[in-house]
Amino acid sequence: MEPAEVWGARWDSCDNPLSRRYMEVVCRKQSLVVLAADLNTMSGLNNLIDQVGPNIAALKTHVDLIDDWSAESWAAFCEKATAHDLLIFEDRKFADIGPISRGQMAGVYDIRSWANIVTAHGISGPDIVDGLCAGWSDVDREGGVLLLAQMSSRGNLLGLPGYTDEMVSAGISNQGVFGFIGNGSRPAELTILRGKVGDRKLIWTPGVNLAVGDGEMGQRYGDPHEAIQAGSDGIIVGSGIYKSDDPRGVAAKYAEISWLALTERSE
Ligand code: S5P
Repeated sequence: MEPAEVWGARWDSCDNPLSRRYMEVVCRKQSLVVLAADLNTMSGLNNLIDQVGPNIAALKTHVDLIDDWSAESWAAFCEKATAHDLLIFEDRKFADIGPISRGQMAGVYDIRSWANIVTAHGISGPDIVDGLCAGWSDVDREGGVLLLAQMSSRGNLLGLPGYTDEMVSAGISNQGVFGFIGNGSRPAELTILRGKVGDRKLIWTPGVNLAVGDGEMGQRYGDPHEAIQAGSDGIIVGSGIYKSDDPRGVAAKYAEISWLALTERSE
């Protein structure tokens, strides 16, 4: 199926330059799985990508989790991800003022040079997006920011009255914003978020697992099919895949469920 047909109004309306690239990859690979590769060794990460690369649409990293990180091994890992057609999303959850966030895109990890997408909290105000985009410009690259509009964890403060609305209005007109993080564990909340966001931005959702319910340390999980029906454009799945005995088979299962849900949504 053609991306315009599958994605409907989002195909024309999403304004960050990377949005279409992601939507095309989803159609090519028939998967809306964003892998949360939360492992702490380079060999573990490389093995995981070798196994599930064909079944995922984007790769989410936490670069500061890795015990044996080196610039060379990371560069090779990013090359592998790119060969699998994956946008690389560093889930750094930046939260500082614009100029410091810009600087934090550099530093030892030099996130600006390899990440296509990063997460940010809007707690310090909307200029953080411009700070992060300036970070990419500093190395002649373009990226997209995912603003946290909701979270999946129990008791998070983004659910306080007005916060999500403020985040959406801060990000909706900024081209540097790739989209919003919504709560995959609560489809009803997600439907409300989608109503506020409309078709101009993508929504990616963590807190998704085939085993619905409470996870470790306050994490909560909802069903992948329901999340997409409620308006998610990418299901962020970590332990559901990497902790399984059969990561390849399970990633394929999540891919199949997610693609079916998207095609149903577009009917
Ligand atoms: O609200 C959130 C936002 C994020 S980005 N809740 C989350 O769990 N995440 C991230 O999604 C978290 O940092 C982790 O990398 C992933 C969820 O992993 P899982 O193992 O629970 O699927």
